[in-house]
Amino acid sequence: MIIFAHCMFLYAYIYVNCSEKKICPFAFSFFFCCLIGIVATCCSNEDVKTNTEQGAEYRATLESLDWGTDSCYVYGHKTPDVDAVTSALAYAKLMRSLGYKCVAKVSSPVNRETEYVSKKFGFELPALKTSVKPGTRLIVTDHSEYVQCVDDAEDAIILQKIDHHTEGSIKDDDVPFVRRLMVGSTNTIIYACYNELGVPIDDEAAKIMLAGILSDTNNL
Ligand SMILES: [Mn+2]
Repeated sequence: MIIFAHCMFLYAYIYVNCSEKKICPFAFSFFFCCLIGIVATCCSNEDVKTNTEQGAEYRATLESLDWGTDSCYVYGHKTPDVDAVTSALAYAKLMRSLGYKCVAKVSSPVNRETEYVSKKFGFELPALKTSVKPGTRLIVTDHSEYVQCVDDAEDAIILQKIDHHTEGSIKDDDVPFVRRLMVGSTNTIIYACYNELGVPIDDEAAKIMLAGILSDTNNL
């Protein structure tokens, strides 16, 4: 209603002002109405409500996953860069905060940049685990190809995929929960996941995600 009232007011105002100058009043008023509509929508509480609804849906999807009884491993891609390692850490932390037994791992040794940021920001790097047993539950981050996965991932159960690359051999349709968006880094997506689920971002999570975002986007 508020948006509609704003639009009507603007329409009338712009019509009066433009008619003397012989500029198409309708085009102008339409443009401004659209603009104010967008701004008003962005600033309204409707967004918050939508996020809450999305968060509830997200939580329900997570609950419906077949988690098994052992730990679920969260892996970035092989030959991991900062985003691969930190996205696994940040997402495992997010899942743990919701009560799921998730542990971040790396499938091959980390690079020097990752070692440097982990020391600088003071977070622990994931342990190295180069292969997984059949039936192991996995969450893959920052990759969408089996060739980039931990060894024997083909026989594992991939529960989730969080990625910012194009769809590869790990098909979206074969994974119960997928967040694949073409954004700067996988941590950009994970930051949104924290917000959507309403999970507070502590100092450690912020540093981990920031490291991934800065690295993958070349300092933004
Ligand atoms: Mn990445």
